[in-house]
Amino acid sequence: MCGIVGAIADRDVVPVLIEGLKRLEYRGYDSSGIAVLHDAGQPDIRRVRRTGRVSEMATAAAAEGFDSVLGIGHTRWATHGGVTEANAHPHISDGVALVHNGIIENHEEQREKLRALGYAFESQTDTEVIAHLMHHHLKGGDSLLGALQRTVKELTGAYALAVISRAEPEHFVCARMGCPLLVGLGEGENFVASDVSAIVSSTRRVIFLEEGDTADVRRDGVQVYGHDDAPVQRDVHLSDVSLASLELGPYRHYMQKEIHEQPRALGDTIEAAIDAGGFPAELFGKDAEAVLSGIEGIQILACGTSYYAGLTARYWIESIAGLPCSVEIASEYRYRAAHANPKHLIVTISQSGETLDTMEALKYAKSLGHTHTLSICNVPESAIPRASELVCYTRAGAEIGVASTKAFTTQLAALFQLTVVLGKLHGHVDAAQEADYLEQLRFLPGSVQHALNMEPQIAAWAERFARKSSALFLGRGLHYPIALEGALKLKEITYIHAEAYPAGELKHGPLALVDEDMPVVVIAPNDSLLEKVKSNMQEVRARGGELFVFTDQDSNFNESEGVHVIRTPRHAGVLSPVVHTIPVQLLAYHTALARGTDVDKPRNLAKSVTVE
Ligand code: HGA
Repeated sequence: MCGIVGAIADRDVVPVLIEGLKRLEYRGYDSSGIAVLHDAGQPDIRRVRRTGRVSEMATAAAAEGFDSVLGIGHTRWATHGGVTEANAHPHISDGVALVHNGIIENHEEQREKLRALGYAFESQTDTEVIAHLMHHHLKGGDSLLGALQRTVKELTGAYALAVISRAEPEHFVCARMGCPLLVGLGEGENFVASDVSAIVSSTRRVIFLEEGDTADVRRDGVQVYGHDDAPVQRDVHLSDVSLASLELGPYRHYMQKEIHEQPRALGDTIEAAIDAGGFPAELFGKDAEAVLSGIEGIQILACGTSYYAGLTARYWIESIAGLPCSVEIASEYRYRAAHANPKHLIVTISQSGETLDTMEALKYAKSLGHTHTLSICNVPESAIPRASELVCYTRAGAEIGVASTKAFTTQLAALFQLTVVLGKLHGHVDAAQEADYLEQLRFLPGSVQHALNMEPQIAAWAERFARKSSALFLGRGLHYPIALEGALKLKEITYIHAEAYPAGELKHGPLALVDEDMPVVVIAPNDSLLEKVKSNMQEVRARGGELFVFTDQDSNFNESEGVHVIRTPRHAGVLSPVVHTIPVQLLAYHTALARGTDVDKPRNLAKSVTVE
């Protein structure tokens, strides 16, 4: 979603701001802008904003000869007010300019108050109230930092903010509550960003601001203040995000690159277990054994694709670890009068570690009395793992494509490892079974590579899908969540309406949709439910539906009229859902190519969903 970058240096920071915003493009946005300090005798602020791509805004900035040692930039994903230049950030109130990620919930009340004070509004955003509040406090005699600290206390909602003022050209200030923000430390220059990828070519040394923090950023140093405005020391981290992981390389799209990176990403995610020769509880942190052996059940909270990873894990946890497991969409859980069982472990799953709904669900679970929490996350040091007792980092590497691919399969690998650890601690997995699960895990990256090799056959199917307006996805048991994920991928990047059902549910309603125009994708590996799935497929064929079946080498399926079959390699046992994710990802990707949609930036969607 929205992105922030800011810099103060002895060099021109405009290229730093533009490069940073380009690196944030993957998060999804609809407009962008920068504001810089212009110092030709009398300091002033210059701003350029555009709807559409960052490159168009950058061209406009270059045409106007922008050049400055201090500036802030923003990519906006509209929440309040349409996609217009006037609503794009930075917002200015007479000499003070700011960029904002998040939502100000009391913006209407503040707007009324500010109108009564004589302020006129140029935009429909919630953000503009912050600019005027800042101005109001500066006029009252506050310093830039003092005005920010006073302003944020008047806001309810979520924000990451970076602010510059023409009256104080030697620094900028920033604040965070509910939205991520970090300060980057350079040599004689310093930065702010909502995501480390925005500044990684200038510095890797970062301070993650904590909830309620404000910071004063100067060329020669940074001072962070806690929520009580007292100075605090925050740890400096060395980010390991590599520039190579942010580049496209030989691929046409990030999604394609990330689909093909999955054998490597899975290999990295399971490396610690392979090296340990088993599944020690320490894979989840040093206190994990004590926590995981004492719990009596699991509550998984997540959104979107991560929720489907959770649904898959439920089948594993209940059958392998012998523990009850519920899975709930985070945005529902957080507003439900849930009954907490403190003996249950809360497991949150979020690629970015910043998903607002998941973060709020975690806070809610804690407020209900849950003390044991585990985060499965792909971004080290992000908000959700930092708020959790135990952590397992997937090692997918930076995921840029909005439609999640390698994050999903590595989440599955992490959840499988959690399952076996729980199974051991609770007496359901003995040494022989542990060795067998390890062997299956060891083969996983290779099986995924084999599944990737089916790309040409899947691309041929995609040509037919591209002409459809709807599709049904079916699966049973462990593969039902993969059907859900396949339908989601297709919707996200091709805009074809797709729905997924457990195959046994077909006759209870969705069968009414089946006719010769409705392609039905079936995930049907050779597991204990295969014969049941075959009967469900007959129900489709009997109504003229065309079947597209992903099965494996071990099943005895044959192509026939109206039944198309692609076989993944040998049946991958309990890890089969991971392998069967690959064909549904490739089907969505190639269908999107055939339809000519913007694969990496699907309309209306954003990466890292940091608003409600
Ligand atoms: N509410 C602000 C910022 C939106 C945002 O953070 N999106 O991710 C606006 O609508 O401009």
